[in-house]
Amino acid sequence: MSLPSSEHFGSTFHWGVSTAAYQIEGAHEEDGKGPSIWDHFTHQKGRIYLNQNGDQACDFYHRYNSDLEILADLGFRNFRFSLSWARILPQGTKMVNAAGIDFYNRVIDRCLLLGIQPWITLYHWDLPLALQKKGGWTNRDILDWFQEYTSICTRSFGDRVRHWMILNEPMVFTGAGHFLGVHAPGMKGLKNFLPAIHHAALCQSLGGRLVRSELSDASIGTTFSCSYIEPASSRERDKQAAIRLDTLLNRLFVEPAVGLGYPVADLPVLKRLEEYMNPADEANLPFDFDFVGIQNYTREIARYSYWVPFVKANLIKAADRDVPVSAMGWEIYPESIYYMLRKFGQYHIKSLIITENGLALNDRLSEGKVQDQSRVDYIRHTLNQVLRARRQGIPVDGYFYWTFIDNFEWAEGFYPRFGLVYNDYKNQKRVIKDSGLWWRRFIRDQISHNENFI
Ligand code: GCO
Repeated sequence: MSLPSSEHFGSTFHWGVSTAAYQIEGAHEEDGKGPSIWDHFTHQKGRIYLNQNGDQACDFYHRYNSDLEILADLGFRNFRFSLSWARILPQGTKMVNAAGIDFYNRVIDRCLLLGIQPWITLYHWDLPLALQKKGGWTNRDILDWFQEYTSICTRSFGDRVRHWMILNEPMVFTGAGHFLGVHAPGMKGLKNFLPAIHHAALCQSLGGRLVRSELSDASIGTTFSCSYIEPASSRERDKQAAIRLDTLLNRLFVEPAVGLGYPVADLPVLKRLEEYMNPADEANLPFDFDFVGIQNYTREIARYSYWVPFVKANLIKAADRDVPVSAMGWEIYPESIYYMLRKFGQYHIKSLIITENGLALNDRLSEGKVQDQSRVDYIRHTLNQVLRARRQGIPVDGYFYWTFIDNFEWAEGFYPRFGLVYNDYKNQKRVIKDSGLWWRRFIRDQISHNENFI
């Protein structure tokens, strides 16, 4: 199989990296920033691996100039980052923190000076704690809170930022944070999960409409986590289990956004969302996004399980299957991106951008280098799968690697390393990994496409 080269993707294909505020910024209570639910959650013992937290993270708040210079040197022309709502509105509403606005203005201006396009994610999980104390995503008032926040961001940054994403992975922050309780704010049960789902789905479209009303030439998207899900066997009950998990994990938020409503037929418990819906809500769920961000990392194998309520299904861990596994415990399966592009291509969305894909390893720094050839191989195979989808006419127009620099990986703390740049957390020293150097050649020098896979 020949190696893809960036020239295969055409000159308008967006190459970028993705990051998120809580995972890289640090400065968790500096210059007027208010606490977020992740600041609060990570300070609770037992929540995070080794009780680690993002108080300092990668110290991007102070190191953004040199970090962006590294990014430019690697040849990337697109940088996806999220805004910390609590840095801009410390109490979630009303009083704006000028220092927060100023920080993001400096990041945006630095990007543009370096020839890098900023791609902003409005919400990447770090809700202001003050709003959580009023119920957070379970309180329908969040529709107003979110629109107030969105409007401040578009008016502050919209003159220089063209690419906007409304939410990051609503399935994950509603599911892990409001049903399982393993992410902030640590809520559990359907009584929290269902209202959070509906309010997030409404903010997804209301946010899109608001950005469009304020920024006529903006390119507006939103992002979805997704996994390629296969049944564990050809038995009908495993096939049906895979359909129910695919409905929950892959369809729940994209289908209301494209006008199909909630996928109740394949997951009847979703009918209970009606308890939280006002008459006009159904019509307010769709929005014609300019692009959808696909965020895929792996394949999952589903089987029937009597003991799991509502979905009657569970996922067989990769560690219990005879497959290669990443430092996240996920199967290393580059083909999954092709199946997800094909799946989301069926919704006839104008454009698909892979806004997250990457590989977590236990990278080791040795003699000033990080030799992560397995990450290079994963990226190559994945890009071949992206090319396979493009050649079948699926409108995939960009790939953002997760992530620029090793950072705080939520409940897993700093243990898994996804970055193209190694971060030595002891002294915040950056070292470009071999995979980062490969990217530089791939983008800048367009590796000849007859190089063989390792
Ligand atoms: C997510 C988030 C990122 C993660 C990345 C690796 O998809 O969970 O968007 O913040 O760090 O995906 O898990």
